[in-house]
Amino acid sequence: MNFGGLSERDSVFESSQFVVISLPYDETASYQKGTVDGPKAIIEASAQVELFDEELESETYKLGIHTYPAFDISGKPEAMIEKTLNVYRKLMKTDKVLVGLGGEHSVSYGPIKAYHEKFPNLSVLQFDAHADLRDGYEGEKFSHAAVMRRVCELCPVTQIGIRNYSKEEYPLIFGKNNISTFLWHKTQPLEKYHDVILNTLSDVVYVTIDTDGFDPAILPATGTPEPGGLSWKDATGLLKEVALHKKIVGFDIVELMPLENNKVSDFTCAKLAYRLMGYSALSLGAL
Ligand SMILES: [Mn+2]
Repeated sequence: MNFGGLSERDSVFESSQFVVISLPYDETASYQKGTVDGPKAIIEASAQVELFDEELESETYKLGIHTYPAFDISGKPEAMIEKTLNVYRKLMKTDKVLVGLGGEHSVSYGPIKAYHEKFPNLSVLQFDAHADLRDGYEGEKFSHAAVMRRVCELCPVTQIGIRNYSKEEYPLIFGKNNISTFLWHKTQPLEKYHDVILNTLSDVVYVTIDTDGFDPAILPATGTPEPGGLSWKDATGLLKEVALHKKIVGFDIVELMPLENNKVSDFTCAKLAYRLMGYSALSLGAL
């Protein structure tokens, strides 16, 4: 099964602008397990996404979307990161846009490291309920709860939707250590903050979307849900502004924990992945 249920012609590697990479991993999850099944659920739901994007009025899939063959990343975080990094480094010798599907949030580190190697002026835009700035969690330096701490050691990070952070993380927030944090309760309505958010980003942006950044009312299938958070309009409104002013060179969507009897979250992630491919293409002048 490939992303979008596309024909061979629209999904062959050589001519595809986008490569969808499954990152099924949940070894350090702290509350509930199940994000390992996220990538498969998003790809399954993507077959239901209308290929004509109603907002962009485009058929993004005609740029080509290749689904990369599955590879095993289970095991210790360091080994998972090494494996992911190698795949990304190899694929980044092309000019394709890589789309990672998680998996818990720790899977984002390898992709961001590879992107930063290629684009030294990279900045990262993160949607998340959690700051993920702990210096390790339960003894694990590369835990899902510490991933953005590791990322901000590489490049600047801008955090949106944050409404859960520890006392230890608090001094790191508010403009220090490469981090611009927009606390959810202090950034309402979000569109009022678009300009100041854009000003924290460099010209080359990697987007990492933790599904719990969304309001769990619209995206309940996530491992560590938190009340409040982004609406669909908040998310797409900001991402479109980013696309109009910056280059979106890669992105990932992580922490989907599929539910058996409720597919709304799977579909939302699939549609968001497709919309973000469109925004990326728009930002790179390909649409
Ligand atoms: Mn989170």
